[in-house]
Amino acid sequence: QSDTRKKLLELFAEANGEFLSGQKISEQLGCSRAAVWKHIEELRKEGFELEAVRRLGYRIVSTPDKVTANEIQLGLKTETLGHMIHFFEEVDSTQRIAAKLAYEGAPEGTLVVAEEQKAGRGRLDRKWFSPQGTGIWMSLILRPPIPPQQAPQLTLLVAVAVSQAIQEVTGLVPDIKWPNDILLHGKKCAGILTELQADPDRVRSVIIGIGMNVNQTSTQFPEDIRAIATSLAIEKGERMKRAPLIQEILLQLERLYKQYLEHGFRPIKLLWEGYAVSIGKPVTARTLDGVMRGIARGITDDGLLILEDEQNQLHYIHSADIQL
Ligand code: BT5
Repeated sequence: QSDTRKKLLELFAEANGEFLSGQKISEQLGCSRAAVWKHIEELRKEGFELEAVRRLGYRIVSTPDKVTANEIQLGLKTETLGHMIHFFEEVDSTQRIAAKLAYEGAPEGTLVVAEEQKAGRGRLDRKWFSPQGTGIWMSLILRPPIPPQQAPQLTLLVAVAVSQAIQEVTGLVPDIKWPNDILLHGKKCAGILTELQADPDRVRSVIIGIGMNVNQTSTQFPEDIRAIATSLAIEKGERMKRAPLIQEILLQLERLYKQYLEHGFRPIKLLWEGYAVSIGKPVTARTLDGVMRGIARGITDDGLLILEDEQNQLHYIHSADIQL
């Protein structure tokens, strides 16, 4: 997308629904009135409703519920995250595309987002159901100056950011189930997948995949996950636009990420514990090595789960599925 388009959207965001004269727009963008008109037409094709009135100029009446770069950048308040957006109507997986872009040197904050994923992935190559137009399917590239063993901290950081964004937009308070499930009333509304490109001592990039069910009704979930999955609309009782949610996730994420780079994981850990459901409770952890039962005692400073078994032995778990 062009820089001019981005500036135009910033102008409309500042105008806050008021009219902007064609003259003013063309001055600010440094392009002709005819060029302004062409940009307006393209926004209309994308579903933006724009009113044009002689002598007053243009104003935005409504925005479509799409997750295009234009929609996300209209009113985006972050400093770097999401300033470069790759939008697709349909992809196999935004993770794959973001990984490729990261490998090719895409800057920190680059976002890949799609209306639909045909092969959305969870952990361990599980499937992530990502139907057209109803959820948020996106992958963000970060380049934190940390060693690879600290990367699990980022999954937890993102879980906090996503929870805060849900809370901010819907007023509902989600729970986090270690390591990456975001729950509303005990059902999963969002999942996070963190993948690394790293040298032995240093992370090159982290690809953060976020999947969030926003406007699905319960019958729109496939049979096998209907009992465990939910959407924000189901829990809130109303549909909502996805672009503002993405903006809020990016904003919360940027704030926490800055805090993390400056002060380390401690402050994030405290926030995470505030949302965590399983701490202090008996859980079953399914790891690749087998099943373990115990009491979840908390997380380590590296983001590992601490499990206390019946012999009061502590186990530190890198990766598992937790059943409450
Ligand atoms: C996750 O895996 O929760 C991580 C999901 C990450 C998805 C995003 S979307 C954008 C980016 N691109 C991708 O290809 N992936 C990322 P995990 O903890 O392994 O959970 C997977 C399990 O959740 C599945 O085995 C199902 O049981 C369940 N599941 C699948 N789709 C779901 C959905 N839409 N909502 C709730 N649960 C779902």
